[in-house]
Amino acid sequence: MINKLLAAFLGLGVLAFVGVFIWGAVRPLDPVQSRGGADAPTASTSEALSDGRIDVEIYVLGNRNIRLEIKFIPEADASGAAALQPDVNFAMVDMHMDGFTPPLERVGAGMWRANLKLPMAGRWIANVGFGEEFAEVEFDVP
Ligand SMILES: [Cu+2]
Repeated sequence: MINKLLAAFLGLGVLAFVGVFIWGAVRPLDPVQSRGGADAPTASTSEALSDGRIDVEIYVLGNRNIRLEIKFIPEADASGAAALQPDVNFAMVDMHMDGFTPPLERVGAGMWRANLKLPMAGRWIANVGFGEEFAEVEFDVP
């Protein structure tokens, strides 16, 4: 009786052991790695503001098209800050040209995106922030 129980117990143990390895081989890949495709941003910055941290990523897509990704992570005591839409301005570096503000699409809590086509090739700077506090990122548009 004891031997049979022991055998059954050992059998279950082996089954669980083998099962862990099979699961390791077939489980889906970590979804964190697949955010927005495998492409890396052309330029990015991360800036600590008084209400939290802002991450800005610029993807230069070709033909003067770019994608802007913004993530704002508010401080624990800055309630509601993640709901505020950041101010965005694009301007050319070393050119007396009017800057412009693209419309933003909210894609999650504290997350915003804009797809836009820039009017000229050259060196651009994007300012992203709230009022007097902002992050700056420069990038080249071929
Ligand atoms: Cu220009």
